[in-house]
Amino acid sequence: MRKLMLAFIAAAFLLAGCVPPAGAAQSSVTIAGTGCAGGSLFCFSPASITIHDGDTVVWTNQTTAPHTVTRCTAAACAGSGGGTGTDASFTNGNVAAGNGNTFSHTFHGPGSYVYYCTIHGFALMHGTVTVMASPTVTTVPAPSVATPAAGSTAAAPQAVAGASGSMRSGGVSHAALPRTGVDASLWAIAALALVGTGALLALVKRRGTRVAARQYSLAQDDGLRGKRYRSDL
Ligand SMILES: [Cu+2]
Repeated sequence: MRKLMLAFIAAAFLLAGCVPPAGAAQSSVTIAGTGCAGGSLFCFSPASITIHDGDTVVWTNQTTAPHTVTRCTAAACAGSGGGTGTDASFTNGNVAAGNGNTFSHTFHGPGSYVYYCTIHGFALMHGTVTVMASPTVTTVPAPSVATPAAGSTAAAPQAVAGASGSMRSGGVSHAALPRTGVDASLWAIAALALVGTGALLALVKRRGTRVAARQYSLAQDDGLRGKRYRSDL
């Protein structure tokens, strides 16, 4: 019975989406001291990478010098600003001197992020991370229920976009993909129902054994009483 309960709870968690999203990934940038374009002393390699929203970039130092991964400003980067990316928490990271030292950042916000090394300057060391809106939303099939009537306005998809904002999926594709929120809540209801069923089954089973035990002991009492009665006769 206990195993059954555990299975129910495991299934419920899977349904509720408590497993990590399959889309989250990690990308690597090497801080190199050899093989840089133009014979440059140091460089970020590759200089440009493209990731998805929610992915993590790890910069690994393969030189004996310290470096930084710092978002550009026009003043510091020869007129190149920090890019269009909306993740304000990507500002500055230090990478200590020595092979294998790292700095990592998980990007939450689509757009471009132009960065440089404050120690060696923009001209020598700079790179760009381009974050695309999360692809996980596009893989969710739209349920066939609740299709909006042809006459309804665009207000409904907008409301859904607002509701699903916590899904960290980026702003671009919401209007084209309404109803993902409905899908998620349906899963949550199904998961709750499963947990409830499991708990109920456990309760019924436990109560059933208790009743059976009581009936058994009553029957024994009756038997004893019967014997005593007969011996009294
Ligand atoms: Cu540097």
